[in-house]
Order: sequence, then C-alpha cells, then structure tokens
Amino acid sequence: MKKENTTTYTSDFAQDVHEGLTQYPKYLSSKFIYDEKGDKLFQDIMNMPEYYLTNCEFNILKKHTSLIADYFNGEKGFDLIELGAGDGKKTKILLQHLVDKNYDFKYSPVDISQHILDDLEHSLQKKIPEVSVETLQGSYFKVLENLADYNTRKKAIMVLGSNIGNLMHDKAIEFLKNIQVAMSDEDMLFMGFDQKKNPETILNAYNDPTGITERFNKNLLVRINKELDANFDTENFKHWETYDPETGTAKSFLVSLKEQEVSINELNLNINFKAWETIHTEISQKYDDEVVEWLADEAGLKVIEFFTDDKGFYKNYIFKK
Ligand code: AVJ
Repeated sequence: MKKENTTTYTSDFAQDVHEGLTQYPKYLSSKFIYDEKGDKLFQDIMNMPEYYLTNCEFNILKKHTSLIADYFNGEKGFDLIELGAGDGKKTKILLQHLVDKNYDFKYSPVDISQHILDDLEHSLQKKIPEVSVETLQGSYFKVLENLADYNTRKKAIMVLGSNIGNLMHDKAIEFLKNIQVAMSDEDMLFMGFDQKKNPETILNAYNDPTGITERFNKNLLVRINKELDANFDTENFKHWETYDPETGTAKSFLVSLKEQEVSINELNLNINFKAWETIHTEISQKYDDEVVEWLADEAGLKVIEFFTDDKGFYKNYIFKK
C-alpha cells in the first residue's frame, strides 16, 4: 500500500525521509549514508579484514592491469570515466600503469560529492602528476546524459566497488541502460560485481564485531538528527544483517529495540515505532555469471570478458554494446 505524500520539500533528503518513514514497512535509502562522516566510515569499512570486496578488486586490478589497459585503449587513445570516484586507491594502480606505458588518455572521475573530487584531484596531483584529470561533479544520471556528446574518442567507463549492488535488479538494469545509451560502438564498460559465496563470509563482511558497519548504517539516523532537527537515540536501534543465498540479496536493517516516538521537527513529523519494528536501509546484491549476463542483455549490453581474484570472490566484467 502506497500512501501519497502531499507535502513537498526543498531537498531530496527531506522528501525521501518523509516518504520512507511514513510507509509500512519503513525504509531509508542507503545513498544518504554518505555525508562527510559516512564517507569516512566507508573508508574504515574498506580497511576492515572482513570486508573482502576491496582487497579482491585490488588483487584483480593488480594482476590483470596490462590486459585491462589494452581493452581500454582506442585508436586515438581514450577517456577513462569513473562513476563513483571514491578515494581512488584501486584506480591509482591502473593510472600508474597507464602512465608508465605512455597511453594517451584523460581521467574523468565522476562523483556527487565535490569534496571527494577535490581530495582525489589533490592526491593524484601529488602521487601521479603525469595524469591529466578532469573531474565531473553531479549525479551519475546527469553526467551520463552529457557524456553522449563527448564523442571525440573511445570512452572507457568504469564502475568499481560493486556499487551496482545497492540497486535491486530493475534499477540496476535502468542504470546499465543509461550507460549503454551514452556509449558508442567502440566504447566499453568495466564494472565490478561481488559474487555469491559462502553465506557466512558475506554476513561477516556486513556485521563486523567492532561495530563500524553498525555506525555506518546508523549514520542515516545521525544525519536526520543533524539536518532535519530530529531526536533519534541510536542506542534504541539494533543493526541487523540478513543474506538470502538463493537470491543473493544481503539486506541491512535498523530494528527498534522498544516502542518509541521520534520527532523530526523540520518535517513537522512524529514517527512511532513498535518494539522490533524495522527500517530497511540497504541492499548489497551478490551475483553470478548468469545474473550478470541477464542484466547486461536487458540493458542492451554484451559481456565480452571477465577477470576474477584468486579466491573467486569477486569479478570485474567488460561490456560492449
Ligand atoms: C559501496 C555499496 C559497495 O554494499 O558493499 C559496505 C556499501 N554497506 N558495508 C556494499 C556498504 C555496508 C557497499 N557499496
């Protein structure tokens, strides 16, 4: 049952918080975790031993750099466009190789956060000053729209970190389709997909004993408190992770430990929680080749190659139109 939301708010955040917390069951979008504090917590997650994704992808990029670089290159060189720039630690491996081998390329990291882009540009200037960098600030969708007329030479579009896993399949197809439309026939897409594996390994990656992932998840509530003048007590919620090995879907929840009322003053809204009521906050989808091929097909793309880490936990696929 969808209740219509009649109030209109100035920000997407306010709008989505209102919508998600007045539905049943309640939900909040994981994209709002990433303010400055959320970015920092995600950095900490990438350094946790349980969060295998980062090391696996690092391993792949290191092992297969020169093959991957060959796929990127075109007749007149290429533009490397990375959606979701992050801290660029993994990308630096590739960039260093491209510089060492004298490829003719430009690197364009795309991110919604100007702060992240500035940091990245700064650290690249220091570590690999030979790279020509052009940052693009904006949502993926907006930037992709403009990329279509950016067609002077081959585009290699790159999405690392299994970021696509935050999207359920219908949204993932939409995302891939937007990329496909921005691609010309010679362009390629290079994208990371975390694979189905021992369910225990997956649960541990999203349920660390030091509570970093819990703080990351609860940053949604902290952000609502800060930006929408609310009074969530994060102690009254429990971080809960599930993984369904059949569908490959990992889900994060915040579970209310007791009956409680929370006021969100900016929204003029009081939210009631029953004891054990849930807020669904994130999905982290896990894949296999069949599902990746199906998503690609639905989006008008073809898998032409993939690379995997030594444990077979993670794969990076190359797609063309
Ligand atoms: C950045 C979306 C790939 O889902 O694995 C890490 C975010 N959430 N721990 C993921 C995340 C909890 C991450 N992605």
